[in-house]
Amino acid sequence: MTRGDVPIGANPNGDTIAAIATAVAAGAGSVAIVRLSGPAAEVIGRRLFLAPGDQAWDSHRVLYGHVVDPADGRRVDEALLLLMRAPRSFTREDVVEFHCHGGLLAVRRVLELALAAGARLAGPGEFSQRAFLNGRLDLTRAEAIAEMIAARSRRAAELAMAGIDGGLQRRIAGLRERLLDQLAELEARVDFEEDLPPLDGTLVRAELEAVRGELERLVAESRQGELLREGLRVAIVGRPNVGKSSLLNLLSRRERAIVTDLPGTTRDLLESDLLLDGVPLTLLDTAGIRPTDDRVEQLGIERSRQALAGADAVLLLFDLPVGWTAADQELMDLVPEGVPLLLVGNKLDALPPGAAPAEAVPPAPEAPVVAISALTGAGRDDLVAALLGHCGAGELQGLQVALNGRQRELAAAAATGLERSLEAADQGLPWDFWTIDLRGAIAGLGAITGEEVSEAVLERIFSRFCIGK
Ligand SMILES: Nc1nc2c(ncn2[C@@H]2O[C@H](COP(=O)(O)OP(=O)(O)OP(=O)(O)O)[C@@H](O)[C@H]2O)c(=O)[nH]1
Ligand SMILES: [Mg+2]
Repeated sequence: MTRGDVPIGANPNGDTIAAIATAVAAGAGSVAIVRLSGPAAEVIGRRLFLAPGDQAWDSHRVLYGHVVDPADGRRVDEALLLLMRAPRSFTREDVVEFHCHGGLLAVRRVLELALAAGARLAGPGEFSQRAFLNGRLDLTRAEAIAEMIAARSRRAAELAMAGIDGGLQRRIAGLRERLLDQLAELEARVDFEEDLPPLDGTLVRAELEAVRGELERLVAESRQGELLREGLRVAIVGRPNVGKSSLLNLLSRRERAIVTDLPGTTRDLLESDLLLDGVPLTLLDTAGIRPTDDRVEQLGIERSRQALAGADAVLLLFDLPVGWTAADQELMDLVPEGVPLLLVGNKLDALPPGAAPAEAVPPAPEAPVVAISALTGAGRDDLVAALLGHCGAGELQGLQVALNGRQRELAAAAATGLERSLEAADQGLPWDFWTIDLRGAIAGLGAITGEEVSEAVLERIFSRFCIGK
């Protein structure tokens, strides 16, 4: 089913869905919302809600009253009710929201009553799916809402907001329009070459090339967006006692890890989630790597190696006063190819007076070196800047829109398709050869915004949303 098959405002199933729309937990949240959408939403609302006095059931007006159990008339919660009649609602269907007290029990009871009164429990993302099917949002906006909910940093939320505003939809739809224009010109020539003015292939080629370039830029920028959305896993590794746990504590600004002067203190992998300059990060403190007969330590070291292999970036810590050793070099050789690596000389404060830190620096031109003191905090800002810069997070500030994984795959495939069209052009093939992959590229961009997308794909996208959205 595509959007075109569904008349605006229609409900393909004809049923009314209900879900708790807010995060609920015992003892938390002062307000919780149960949301209903569908043709029976108002009927169910009226059955469950008692509004005293002469309050009118007008659309977009808040009613005050009580949710009651129609079976015995007992009051379940004191609440507000918000009625939004179609099509002026998120789903473009009739929507009723019960704003109940927070916590777990009352809100669950209200949901149960709504289900008993004829609503069906909504699947994940089903409200958004209806909003999409009824033409209220395109797919990029719907996905941006889910990204807003999942955002772990201010910058990620800003990117999501740009998506909700339609920034990505406009970019993609604009590129698709340009391709459609070219396709129309080409197809017209395929059918009516002699009736039309001649087509300048170089202009068509230039336009396809320009769109391809823009798609590739979007694909490249999406990696930065991913950093903001998903965060970086950064492993701190090094020999025992070089100060890995101290660095974790410094960056997370709390005493997260145990620090002692005994080598081999950290045995297990320790994770700490934090934000550095607005970029979400999971920092991994690891057991110091060295040969040992201690069984527990050996297991810890094995985990250190795994963390090293699975990290997006590695901070390799060494002891500045001791200098770069053969053991440090061996550790560096363990870092997988292509993983951003930063060499961090620690204990700057303990360097003998007069000794320049540069003297202790290893011969590793490929990895930047930063000198810090995890004890005093000296060099912390340099380290953060070097880490983010090294991971490509430095260019995040100028980022306007960012494709998610699904969108990136489609955009990359569209760019590849255009490349093949350009090859056909360069080989001087007839117009219809140009159009084959061009059509595929247009369909790919249509799948990003949802103009051309199958029901199976839609189900998959919306099933990743949370319940009640
Ligand atoms: N002078 C000085 N001492 C430090 C610094 N950073 C850590 N230390 C000390 O070095 C010792 C080891 O620190 P940890 O943070 O436990 O080192 P680690 O690398 O986690 O050690 P393991 O868990 O055993 O591998 C402790 O006594 C720390 O106080 C520093 O910047 N300067
Ligand atoms: Mg430690």
